[in-house]
Amino acid sequence: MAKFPAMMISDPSDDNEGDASVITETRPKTARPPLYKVMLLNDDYTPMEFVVHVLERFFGLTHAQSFELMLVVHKKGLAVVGVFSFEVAETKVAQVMDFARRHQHPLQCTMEKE
Ligand code: TYC
Repeated sequence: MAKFPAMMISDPSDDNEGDASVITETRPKTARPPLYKVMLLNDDYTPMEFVVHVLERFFGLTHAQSFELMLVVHKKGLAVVGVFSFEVAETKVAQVMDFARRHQHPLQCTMEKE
């Protein structure tokens, strides 16, 4: 008879930390790494076909995709050509800048945190 009310009295040895720890453990332990946009900039001198080749070679795009994206850069002044981890973005930028320099084209490639 007095059993049901007795069950409602909180146990003084229970600090209620159990529930809080369950919530804490459901939080993600790993934050996703930030992503970086790699961009190509337009200029008046780099040949269109060279830019198309760069997009095919370093960004794995088809010829049609590359031609379309090259035209976006040509018309708008710049375009995002890919989104990568910091290390991959840094490598793409270095590869494009080195390739353009070796062919004596002023093509510029930059990266920016997304
Ligand atoms: N504007 C260049 C031309 O008319 C073509 C070009 C496109 C250059 C994209 C750079 O990122 C670029 N030859």
